[in-house]
Amino acid sequence: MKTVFSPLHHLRSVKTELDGGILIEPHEKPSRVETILARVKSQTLGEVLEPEEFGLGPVKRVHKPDYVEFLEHCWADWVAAGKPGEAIPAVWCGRGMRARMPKDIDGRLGYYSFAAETSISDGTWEAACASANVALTAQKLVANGERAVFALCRPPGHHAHADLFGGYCFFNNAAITAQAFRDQGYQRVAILDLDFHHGNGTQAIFYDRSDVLTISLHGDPDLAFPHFLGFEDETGEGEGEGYNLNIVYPPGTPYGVWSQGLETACERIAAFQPGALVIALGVDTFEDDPISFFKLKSADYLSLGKRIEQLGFPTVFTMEGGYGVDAIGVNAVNVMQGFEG
Ligand code: Q9C
Ligand code: ZN
Repeated sequence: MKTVFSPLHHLRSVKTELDGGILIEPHEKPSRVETILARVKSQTLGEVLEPEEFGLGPVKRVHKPDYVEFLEHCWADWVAAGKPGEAIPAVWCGRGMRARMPKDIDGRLGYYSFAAETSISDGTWEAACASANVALTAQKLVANGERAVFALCRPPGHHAHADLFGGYCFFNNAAITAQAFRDQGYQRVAILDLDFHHGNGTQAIFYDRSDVLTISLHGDPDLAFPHFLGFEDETGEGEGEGYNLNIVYPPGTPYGVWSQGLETACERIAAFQPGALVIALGVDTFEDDPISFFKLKSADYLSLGKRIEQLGFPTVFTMEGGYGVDAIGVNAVNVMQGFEG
C-alpha cells in the first residue's frame, strides 16, 4: 500500500496544551507521525509519496471561507495584538449569548473553536494545509485506481467542523476526502471513524445529507471528549436522517466488544454500497494510550484492517489520533498490513 506523507507537518510544533490546569507538552506532537512513518519503512509497506498541492478549493467545499481566512491569519493577528504566548481560546458564546463574530482576536478564537487544548502558533496554518493535501493526494490515487492508500495526516482532522477547530484538529481531512470523491462523481461515500474519540466534526458536516454515510465508534461522550456530541440517538436530520450512526463504549472496552460495533458498522456500509470508503483511523483505542480508555492490543489492528478490506470498497485511510507510545507505529501499520493480508 502507498503512503502519502508531508515533512511540512513539522511546521506545527506548538509548545503548549492546556490540560489539568497547566500547560503541558502537547500529546499531538511531531514525533507521532515520524514513529508511524518509520514503521511504514521498516515493514516496507510500500512507496512513500509527498503530496501534491491542491490549493484551498477542495478545503472550502467543506469549511466556511471566513473560518479558513481566520486560520490563515490567526497567528499574525495574535502576535499583532501583543500577546506573549501561543494562541489559546479562553472565551466562548455560552448558552443565551450571541453567536456573532467579534473583531478582537480573543473573541474570534472563541467564535471559531469548541475547546481550549489546541494552541495555535507559527506554522499551524501551513501544516494544516499540508495535511489536507496529504489526504487529497491519497484520494486522487484511489480515484485513479489504487485499491487503498494511507494518508499519514498531521495535524489530524475529525474533530474539525465546517467552522470550528479543537481536539488538535483544524481541517477535517476525512470530510475533505469524502467531498472530493463526491465532486468527482462518486454518488455515495462512507466515512467510518475508528478513533477513540467521536468524529464530531465529520458528523456535523454531513449530518443533513444522505450521500455521505458517517459512522463513529468511540468512548461514551458522557465520559470522554468531545463531551457535547456523539451520543447514539444522533441519527441524522432531514435528508440525512438514518445516515449517521454512533456506537459508544464504556471504559475498559476490549476488542471482543469493540469489534461487535465494527461488525454493525460494516454491515451498514455494505448495505449503503458506497463508491469509496474513508477510514478516519485513530489508534488511541490502544490499551496503553495515555488519554483514552479502550483496551485494544496491537494484534487487534491486524484483524480490524482485514475486516475493512473484506468490504471491498476503494479505501482512503486518514490518520487521526494515537498518542504517547512507540506502539502507535506498529498499530497504525498493522491496520494496513491486516488490510493487505
Ligand atoms: N485529558 C484526537 O484524537 N482532550 N483528538 C482530551 C485529555 C482532547 C483528541 C483530554 C483530546 C483530543 C484527534
Ligand atoms: Zn482521538
